[in-house]
Amino acid sequence: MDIDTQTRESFPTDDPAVVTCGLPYANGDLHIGHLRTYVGGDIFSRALKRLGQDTAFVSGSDMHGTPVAVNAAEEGVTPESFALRHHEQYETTFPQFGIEFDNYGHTHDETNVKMTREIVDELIQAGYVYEREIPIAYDPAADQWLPDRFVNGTCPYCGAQARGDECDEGCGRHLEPGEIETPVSTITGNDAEYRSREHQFFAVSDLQSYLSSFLDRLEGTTNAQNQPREWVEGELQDWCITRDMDWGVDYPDDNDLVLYVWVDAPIEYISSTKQYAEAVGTDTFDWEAAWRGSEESLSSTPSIGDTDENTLTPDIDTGGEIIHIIGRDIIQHHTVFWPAMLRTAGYTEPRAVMASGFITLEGKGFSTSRNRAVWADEYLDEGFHPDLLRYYLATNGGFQQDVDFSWSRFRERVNNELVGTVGNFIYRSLLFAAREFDGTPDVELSDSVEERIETAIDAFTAGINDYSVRDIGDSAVKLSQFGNEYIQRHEPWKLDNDDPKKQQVMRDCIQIAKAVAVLFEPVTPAAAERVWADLGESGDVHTVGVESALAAPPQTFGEPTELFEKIPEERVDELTAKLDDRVTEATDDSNDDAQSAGNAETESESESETAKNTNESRSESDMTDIDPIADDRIDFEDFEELDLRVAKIVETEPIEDADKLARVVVDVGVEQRQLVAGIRQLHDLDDLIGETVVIVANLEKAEIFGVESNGMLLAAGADADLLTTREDADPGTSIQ
Ligand code: B3M
Ligand code: ZN
Repeated sequence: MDIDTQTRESFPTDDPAVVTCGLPYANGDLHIGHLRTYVGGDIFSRALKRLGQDTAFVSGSDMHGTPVAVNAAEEGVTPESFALRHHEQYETTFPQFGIEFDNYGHTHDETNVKMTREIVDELIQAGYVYEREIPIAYDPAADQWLPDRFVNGTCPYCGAQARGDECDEGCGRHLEPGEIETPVSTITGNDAEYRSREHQFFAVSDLQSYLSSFLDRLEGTTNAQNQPREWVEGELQDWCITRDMDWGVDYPDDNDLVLYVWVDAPIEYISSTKQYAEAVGTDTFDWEAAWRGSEESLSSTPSIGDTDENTLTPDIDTGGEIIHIIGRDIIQHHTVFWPAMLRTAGYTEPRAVMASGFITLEGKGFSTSRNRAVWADEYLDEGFHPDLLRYYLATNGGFQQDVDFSWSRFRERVNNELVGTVGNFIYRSLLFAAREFDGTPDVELSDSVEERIETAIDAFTAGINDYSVRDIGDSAVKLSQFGNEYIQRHEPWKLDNDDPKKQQVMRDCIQIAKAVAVLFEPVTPAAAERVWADLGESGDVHTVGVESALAAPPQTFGEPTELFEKIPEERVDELTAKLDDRVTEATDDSNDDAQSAGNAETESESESETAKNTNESRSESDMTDIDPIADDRIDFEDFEELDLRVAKIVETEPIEDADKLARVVVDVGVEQRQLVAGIRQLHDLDDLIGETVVIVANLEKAEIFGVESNGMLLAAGADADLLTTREDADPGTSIQ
């Protein structure tokens, strides 16, 4: 079979799955922005388990590297004690938000140090590691080499201010040692100088065609599939895998060098799975079947002399289903370096990478240094249930879309959706059934409701196969909406208890409530547990399969408790004021950006500004009422003058010097058109390729920022929600 056209079997498969979350650097407190990818990972793993997929959900703390070393040095403690303290804190915090890793280890533990050594040895033995002399930044005053975050300077690719190993405020590229221009030491603030030094390199460039075919196979979010293309298909560089530091995993036979943190960090995904398997027994979870597959697949490990090392067709059906859930700032590490290592060392390649968008707080970037954050502990201390935040983070936008957190939006979604839709339906149904029938009436489930529940199960399953956390959550909310309409339409409270119609309606409603509990368990696990108990169900809602959504509920149960509580408006005012006061009070405006924890968050000044521009209009639109509909009417001829067409986006590019604008090329069937659209800060431009949109094709041409705009892209509201078609109308189709 041609590998490029081979599609993977849908979930659930017979192979073990490993769902991982990017490892948080053990270097600061967690705030709710950090939780986005962990909540997403937890939901995805729970959903897979509900589907019957054998799944391990693992992560760990990232203990090494300069992000930890720099912060520990500032505090005047050893990196080890500093990192361990934060590791212990994360171990406690995650479960408080219902984020239940099957194993949560750390990169400095024995399992990971050993596993890292083994894998690095494999890379060396395969002939993929070589030594090269390169310039390394050095601080003569401190008499010290300056790896990664110990040096700042200018990005050679985009000219933005960048730190040693990443262009965090500009193009987002990983930077190799020696690449940063005009280097400045973060230890003394002096200019650094470049000195020559031998380092070890991993020959990633030799795996170019493998990586290119890997990207063809990769599933997950489109940002993770598309962004790495230019890196892999452009001039792929080899990767320096050693650093001049004491803190880290030693490079074999060299006392001065440790491995770059990005070598041992992803290996923790394997180590953590191994620890889980060792704790529960390999009969329960076979970590080697997941990460190494069958013996035969191991023999396909390439070695550098192989003429066909790049074209070897890996049998993608061996090994398990590896799914990485990360922030979008670390896509390159997970789609280039990491699969290159796995491939060379003979481990299973990732099946999917899901990369989340940025998160802002009331329209601006989170800033740990400015105390512009809602801290994880603080959220809980305010008395909010973790399920509420889980729901908000998971369903407030697509996973790869940027999400803004504001207390007012939080209240709105909790009150309208969790209380008004889900909680309301479940409570009213259970209460009425308990009062009228002491439980579930003894009749068969109606066919139409059975079908509606099956549709919800299908939507839940499709959400998993589309890697859409939001769709997973929506399946239960939509089912609750249906339930509310159903009970309202049939008005069972107007009927007598011996009326078969009343019995039928309540039998159906209780089944719907039970199905909602099963399908909503991944998003709101504690609430699902409550419904389960209220229904008098035996067994554990956290281990049942989706099919139990259709199993008959118990015949007797008592009155339920309310599931979610409304948040009063005063709470929003109070919490917003508290946040504002704290930001004003925070005098520390140093640039310690703490951690990014694998969760893209906007932290730096320039990013905050970007986020601000984007979201100011967003919060305005939240506050103002919807515009009144115009009284003046246009006649049909006026409308007909508009030539509205379906189009497909084929190319996008930011417009220089215009923060908000992008050049967009669309296919309108008969030709390609260039448009200028104000969508740059609201969408990930790469993600838009292939999207179906609607344009005004006969708008007069305009020149915007020196670029010709030949038509107009239609979008809704301040969020520039792009208009699209429901089915798949071809480009060029007229809209009437
Ligand atoms: N510790 C956090 C980050 O760069 C980093 C993730 C490692 S995942 C293997 O966002
Ligand atoms: Zn850059």
